[in-house]
Amino acid sequence: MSDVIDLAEAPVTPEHVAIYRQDYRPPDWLVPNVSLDFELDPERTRVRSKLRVTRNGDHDRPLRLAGNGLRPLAVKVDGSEARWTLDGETLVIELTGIEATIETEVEIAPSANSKLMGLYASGGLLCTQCESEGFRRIAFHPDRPDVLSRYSVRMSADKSRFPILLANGNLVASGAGEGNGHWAEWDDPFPKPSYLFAMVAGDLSANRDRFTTMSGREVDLAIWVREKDLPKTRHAMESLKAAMRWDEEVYGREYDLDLFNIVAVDDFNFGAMENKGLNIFNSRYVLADEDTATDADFDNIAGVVAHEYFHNWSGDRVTCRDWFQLSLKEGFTVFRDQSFSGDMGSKAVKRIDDVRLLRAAQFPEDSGPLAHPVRPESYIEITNFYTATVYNKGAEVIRMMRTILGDEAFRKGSDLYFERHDGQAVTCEDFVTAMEDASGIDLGQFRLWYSQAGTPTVEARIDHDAASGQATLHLSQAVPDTPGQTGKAPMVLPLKTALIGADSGEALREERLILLDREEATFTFDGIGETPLLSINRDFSAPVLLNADRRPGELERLAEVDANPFARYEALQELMYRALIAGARGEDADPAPVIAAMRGTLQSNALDPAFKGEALSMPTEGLIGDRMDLVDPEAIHASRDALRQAVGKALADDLARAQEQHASGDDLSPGAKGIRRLKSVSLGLLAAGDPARGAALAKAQYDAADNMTDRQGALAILASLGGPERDAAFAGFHERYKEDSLVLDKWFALQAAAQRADTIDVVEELARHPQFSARNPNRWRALVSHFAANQWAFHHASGRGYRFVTDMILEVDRINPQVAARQVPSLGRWKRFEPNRAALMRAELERIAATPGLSKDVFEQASKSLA
Ligand code: 0A1
Ligand code: ZN
Repeated sequence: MSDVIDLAEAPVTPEHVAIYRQDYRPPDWLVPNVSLDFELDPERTRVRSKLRVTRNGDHDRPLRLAGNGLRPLAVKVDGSEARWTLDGETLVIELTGIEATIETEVEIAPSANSKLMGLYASGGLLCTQCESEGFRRIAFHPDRPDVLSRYSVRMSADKSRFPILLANGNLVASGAGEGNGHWAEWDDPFPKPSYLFAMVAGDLSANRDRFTTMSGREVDLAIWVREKDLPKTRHAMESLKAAMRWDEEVYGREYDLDLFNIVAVDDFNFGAMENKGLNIFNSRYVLADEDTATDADFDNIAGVVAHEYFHNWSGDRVTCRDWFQLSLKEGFTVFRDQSFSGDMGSKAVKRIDDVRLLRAAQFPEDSGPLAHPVRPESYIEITNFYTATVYNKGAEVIRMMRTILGDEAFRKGSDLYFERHDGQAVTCEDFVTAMEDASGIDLGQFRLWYSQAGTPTVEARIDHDAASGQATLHLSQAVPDTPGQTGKAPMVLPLKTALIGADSGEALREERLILLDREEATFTFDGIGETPLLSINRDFSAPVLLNADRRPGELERLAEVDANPFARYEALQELMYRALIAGARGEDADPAPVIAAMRGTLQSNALDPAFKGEALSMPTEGLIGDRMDLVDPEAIHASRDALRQAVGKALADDLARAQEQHASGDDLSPGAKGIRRLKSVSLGLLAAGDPARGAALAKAQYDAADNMTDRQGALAILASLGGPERDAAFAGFHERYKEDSLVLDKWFALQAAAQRADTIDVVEELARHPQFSARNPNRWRALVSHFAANQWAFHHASGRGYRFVTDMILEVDRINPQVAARQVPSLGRWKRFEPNRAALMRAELERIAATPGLSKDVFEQASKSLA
């Protein structure tokens, strides 16, 4: 290994400089063609790259090729040895003409690449991850998304270890090489940025299928996994075909290559990657059967498979000009995958899930030290900006445009966008302009959603004059200050609103779309004879925090009669929040209204079990904390426990009936999933009311389970209870699944999520378990991220939880900075906690920031969190 650079040791730019959106300049040199030749070997892979470069415009600047952990072994210009210099890690070559052919040669060590960026080894495979800036760890290249090239790739490798050789595009030739060797040549006809380059070599088997596109073209589909995992690929394949059909029907988008490959790998930093024609997936978003995967896992697989597939248009055919435009592809693609999943199952339940995620992940980000606009203004490390804001708030921004434009004009806008920008690298501004041009609607002020960070708050109050039959809705909005942004302008908030008769329970008016675009406005409704109930921000039409003045009994009534399922869910959740927050403040919290509303929901014949399961799930402790000025984790935990106990006792019979229902494990219909969801939610409440009965029922559910949803549901409840049932179930689960790494992740995660006073002891112990590893991102997150999301346990008054997570962050930072950096925000919201905890959290952040040799990923997150 002497002359191979260990990528893990590659130098990091010491000054950690920030890059600004306003500094964007078009590339000095374009690269119409790239040809790559790989001699693959885990310890030493030889990479020869040939770039055709052309001068972009009239200038005399040199060609600058980014590298990371690379040493140039040879550099040629037009076939001759060339003069070059290194500026840091950038290869600088002076060129005289308007075009040239640049050849470079490097050697890399995939097996030493623990960052999982560039070419790396995972479970005997060699695979790549290039977004955002991983290509520069493979070859010298401009490595920016606005440089699009046609790629041809030659791979050669030992045939016994790497019988399958895959890259983007179409296979054009293959053959036997010297000795045990073999080779393959791939060609991708679509120009693409380097971040979409991909390659995989290994011993893989394919689940193959075919898809006929709307114009009648045949596409070969393959999902590549280890042979033993083939039976677990059925759902991913069905999801892929459904996504391909859906994109044709809903967006008019057809697949464009003859081949579509998906590969599952066990070591992966994120969920999956949309490389052109060769998607690479974290195996947790491919592999599933009912014995090992929950309904939520199945749904996530469908959503991620669709997401990556949809990127073929929203990301690959039309890509981003620079990384500040990340939401151009991610916000739009998340919106597309959310719509797809809603169409495949229950729209209402999908919306509830998406909003819960937004509130749990994006709202805290937007009100904390790392708040940034959907289109950020600056970054130190771009991979820190693959955030809930860019992805999920970005999706909300697209959803609002559709709400404002209407379905038809929105579709015209997306057609225009794809047609106008096919083959280009463009900006969020280009997307909005296409929507404006297609619809004739001015989105000038709406653009603030891209530039202003922070979650707007809306105050709402309705006055009713029975005599005149007039109702007046008073609305006001405010956008909070965020780091670097103060004094913000009012935004355009599309609020779907209905008035419902308090007595009749009937809609008094058709739903109306109110556009609140000033700080304050009033809206009048005539002919309102009855006292109106205010049903506002239906379907969560705007991603805001709403404070509505509520008359006594209003939320209870809305929870009973609102015809909009999302609004009905919201009313019940709001009732819960009120009781939970009052309890956490030590005020008198009467559980009766919550119990009555929950009883009504459980007993309703009009509601399906899936909806009931969602509606009866109490807000997490974290979500309750987000609604309070100062978070006291003990008080919140006690308040939530008390309400769950009261509900569990009062509704024991109804809950037991719901818990008794069974849906066969091989039935993956929305109805069956709903029954299972309600079953475990009911079990949890029952156990809160009567722990001994809960433990017995949970054990019985666990033992009888014919699917992972029921099994995990029972185990999650046992995890928080004490007693022999718990220990026996965890031991049995481990014994049964210890060879299945995805299920073993659940074993770690469930223990880390347990609501128990000794969870911190348990996780410290688990970190020493022989099957724990900081090298596998899924395993590390199963323990650390689940623990840090467990508010009561993580915020242990002693500070041990903070110390544990900090130790884990520092350990994994030396191995894989991206994984480490994504965990820092859990310490970052220290200002919101009571003073003792705030001081302890801050001290751990300071310990991180003071650590020598910190990655720039973690440096950025920690230093911004301390500011
Ligand atoms: N574009 C992918 C997400 C992704 C981003 C970065 C990665 O490695 C650092 C991997 C995947 C998506 O949105 O699915
Ligand atoms: Zn994406």
